[in-house]
Amino acid sequence: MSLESQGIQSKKPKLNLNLHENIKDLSEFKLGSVLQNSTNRKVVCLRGSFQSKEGEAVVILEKTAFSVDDLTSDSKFFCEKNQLEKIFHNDVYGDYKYFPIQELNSIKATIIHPATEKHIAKYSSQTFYIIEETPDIYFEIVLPHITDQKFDLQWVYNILEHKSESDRILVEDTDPNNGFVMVPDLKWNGEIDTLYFLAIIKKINIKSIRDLTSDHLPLLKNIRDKGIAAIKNKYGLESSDLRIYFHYQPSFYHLHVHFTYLRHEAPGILTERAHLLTTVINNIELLSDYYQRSTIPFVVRENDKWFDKFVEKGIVKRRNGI
Ligand code: M7G
Repeated sequence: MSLESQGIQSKKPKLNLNLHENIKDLSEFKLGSVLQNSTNRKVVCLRGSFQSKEGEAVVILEKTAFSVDDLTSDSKFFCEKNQLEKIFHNDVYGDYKYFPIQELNSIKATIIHPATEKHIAKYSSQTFYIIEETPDIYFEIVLPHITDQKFDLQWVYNILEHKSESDRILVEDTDPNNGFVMVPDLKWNGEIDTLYFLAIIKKINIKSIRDLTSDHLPLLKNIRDKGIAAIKNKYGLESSDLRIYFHYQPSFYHLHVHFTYLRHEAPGILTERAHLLTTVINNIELLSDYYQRSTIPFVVRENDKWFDKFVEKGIVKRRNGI
């Protein structure tokens, strides 16, 4: 018997068709809160929901960098369709608002739906701590956490199996041991000044640099050489123009390498998180089990689930004595 026939008014279920199939604007987005407003990076991270869709959403809006290619003397940046609104002028100084035409004025939008608590934590502004991760801490706290959390790697498998982003692949090597797929990173808006590719390995059992030994040197060198060659081929950049690195900890525990333009200060390039691919290769060449024996520092956020475990074990002290 249905609820209605029993006189019970059921709540109209929200449709849960994939939001990304046909979204055209953000008119259905209901803002819950601002998770983070980075005035420096000009990024705002919003938490909310979409009318008629179940689950929470994270919407990230980013004002993008200028593209040097757009800044030629005959470019549309300098045409009469663009409005210049004077705020004031004083002597030789004039202050204006400039409104370039729509095509030069886009904002990069990333929408995560349905968003999990982990997504919300990741995009919230919060307090950070450095953990000096010894091999013991890795085995006692970090590895069990990675295993328990079952980080969702579906987007990675979709790329590897050509179910998503197959038309965006820059280079692919199908070798089961040394192969990888290289695609533009989600964060990249396609302009060369902020070039950002991701090389994702085919093998599924290497979580992070912690797992790497000399057995993986052919894989790492293959990614380095073919990744650099593909970028050079398509974008004309040399290896000396590129910053090629791993993150530790990564957000996704399936080994991948970040390729970014050296002049682009991409998020996550600071010393507490980025490990250059060439340094990793060099360390392993010196000592095969370098990454199993090393203390590797990493940053943990206060409202990450595992933070309390580090506090309980006396590895880190919560600030303000809370
Ligand atoms: P990470 O070092 O695991 O963590 O890198 P981070 O996100 O904290 O840097 C994962 C990388 O994968 C990041 O640079 C993301 O922008 C990128 N990425 C994440 N997702 C969900 C996708 C996706 O669906 N497609 C692509 N192309 N890149 C993604």
